[in-house]
Amino acid sequence: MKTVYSEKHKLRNAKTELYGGELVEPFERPSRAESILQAVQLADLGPIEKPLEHGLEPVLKVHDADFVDFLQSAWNDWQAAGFAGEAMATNWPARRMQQKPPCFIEGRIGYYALAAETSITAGTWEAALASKNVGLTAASLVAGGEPAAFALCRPPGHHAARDMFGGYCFLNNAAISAQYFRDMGSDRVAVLDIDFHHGNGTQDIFYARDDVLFCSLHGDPEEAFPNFLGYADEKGRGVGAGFNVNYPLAPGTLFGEWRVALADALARIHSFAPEAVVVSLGVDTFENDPISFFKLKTDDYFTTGQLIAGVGLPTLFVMEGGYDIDEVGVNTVNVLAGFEN
Ligand code: OKP
Ligand code: ZN
Repeated sequence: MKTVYSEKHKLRNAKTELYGGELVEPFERPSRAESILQAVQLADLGPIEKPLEHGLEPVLKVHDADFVDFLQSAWNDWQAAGFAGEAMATNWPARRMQQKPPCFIEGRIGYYALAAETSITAGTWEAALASKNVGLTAASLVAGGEPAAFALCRPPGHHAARDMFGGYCFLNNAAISAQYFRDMGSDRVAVLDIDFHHGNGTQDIFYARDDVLFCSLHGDPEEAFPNFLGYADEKGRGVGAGFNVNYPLAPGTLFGEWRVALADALARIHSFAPEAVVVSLGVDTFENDPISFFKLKTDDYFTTGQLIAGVGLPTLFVMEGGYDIDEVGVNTVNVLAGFEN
């Protein structure tokens, strides 16, 4: 299958992530994408293409305009305020407070942030724009008749909600691409999120809709980020009731248990009969991932790809997480190679 990749991901190169009470080098770093690109080349997966510009219109179908404006100007506003470090949220519209964006950037960033670990820096917005173009370009290949395509997105997207960034995500590449399939004529689209973390942003965007089925396998939010969404009782709202399916799984989950949840999700996707599947592909389910707690092994990713291929639907793979820099490439490409096998 074809891979879509942009060098512009390198513009997202934050120096700081708030982790364990310290500012550390971010886990979500440029070398992740380079490792994946190298593995794609080494495995001879197929041609690597540059993204085409798709503009903001498809973004504004899933994100609020004021949020997009915020992301676009956040770094400039932060610098204009005279702060020395990278832009990060320190306060939020918490319980019983007004849910209203203030004027000053220090408060605005808290209004639009769902977490504090993700700092905004020079180049972040440009990289986020390139990342959604990667997703949309790969989606257009699948909409045009290719059986599958790989969007090597960076930064990732599945935590980004209509009006919130965080969890290393700014624009929701998978949701933007799923909506794009709808607008290109697909009546139903399924999103299968196999990243270790719950895709709270994607769930939020499609929660009240019956045209996009969202299924997510992830670390139990009792134990894992994003902690406040991803429980099994979140099933959708209004006409969307029944079209959101969460599989929270315990610390130490092995492939044997994980694939039972995957099989259930794939069976639901099969009976939904979508015209396209978007896979939020994270490989932070890996046993050696530094921030996660599942125990998948490198060979399990190949099997995962085979199982996903079993539903026989046009499939767009959108890169999300995976933080073991040495193995992230091989594990990702194993899913894609397994799919084509
Ligand atoms: C982004 B993606 C770990 C804290 C987690 C944020 C994780 C974001 C993951 N103790 N901080 O879903 O891979
Ligand atoms: Zn993740």
